[in-house]
Amino acid sequence: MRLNLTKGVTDISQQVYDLHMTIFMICVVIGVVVFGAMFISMYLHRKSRGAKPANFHESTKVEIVWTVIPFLILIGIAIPAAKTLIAMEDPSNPDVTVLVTGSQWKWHYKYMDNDVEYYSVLATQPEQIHNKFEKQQNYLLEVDRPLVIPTGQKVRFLITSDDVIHSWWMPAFAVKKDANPGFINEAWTRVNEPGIYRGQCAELCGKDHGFMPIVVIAKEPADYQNWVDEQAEIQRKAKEEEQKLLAMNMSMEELMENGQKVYQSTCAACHQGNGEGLPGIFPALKNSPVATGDVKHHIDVVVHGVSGTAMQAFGKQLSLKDLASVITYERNAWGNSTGETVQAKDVNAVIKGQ
Ligand SMILES: [Cu+2]
Repeated sequence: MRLNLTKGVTDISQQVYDLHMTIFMICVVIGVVVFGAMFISMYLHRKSRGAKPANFHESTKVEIVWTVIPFLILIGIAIPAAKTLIAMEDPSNPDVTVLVTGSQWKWHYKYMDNDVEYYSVLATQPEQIHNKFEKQQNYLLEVDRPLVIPTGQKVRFLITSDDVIHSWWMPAFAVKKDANPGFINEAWTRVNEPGIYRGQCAELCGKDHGFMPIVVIAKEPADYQNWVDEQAEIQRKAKEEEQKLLAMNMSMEELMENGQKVYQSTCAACHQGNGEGLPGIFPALKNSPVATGDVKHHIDVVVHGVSGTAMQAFGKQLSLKDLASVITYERNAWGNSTGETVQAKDVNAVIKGQ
């Protein structure tokens, strides 16, 4: 039974499971009947027992029978399968709508009814991945900020992508939808039990495809509402802080310290911790013309990305403070000794196109 599908935690996943079991049993019965008839005939009517082959052909009766029986079996399968499929594809009248955007290699969640949005990134330590620490129970299935949804309510997912094709797959909900750039796919779920559910990107999307897991926490509606209000408040405050930051200058030490953290969690996967990149794939930042040249151009590359390359736009993913810190860090780490600090207002100016 460990090899079988799981029943999941939604009515739809239960229906999918039942459908799978029904069709599986039909296949088992067909297999037993067909192979049973074959082997019994071969054994009882073998040549050494003096069997003589029958010599009939074009039996209309037999042909009708072997057409009608499979036809009836297929209809019997198609009716429940179509019912379940139609139910799965009906995202109408949702209670909550979440925009899910895949990007290399993380998920972005935006609650359409509230002022809440954030990125959800792999939380497994790199040391576990590189076999320096022991691998823990939820290895590669844990994120920093899970998606939170209410139980007992219809949650609609609008699924799209920033770059290549990803796929949002949550086995316990029987939800698996491709995230295509330029298109919005719909899916929905209604989770019965509170809990933590884990899934993964299910479409080979590049180098770190195996490192963009999905974690969903289903909470009782009242807890969910508290969580949403709290998040909306935190995000409102963060925006205010950001406005204040524009009038301030951070010190080199502060910028470098925060910048190193941001670099390790956001940039090091491609440009590597030592800033040397991967030759031929990801450019080095150490001694690079971008990281040691014109500041505005450097900010522009980080904020807007470089189209046609793997360099994403980080303008929306990182706060002004984190952007200023990480750019300062890149300009002053690994022997890139420009001695320049980049402040939140410098980044803001580039974002606003000034
Ligand atoms: Cu992906």
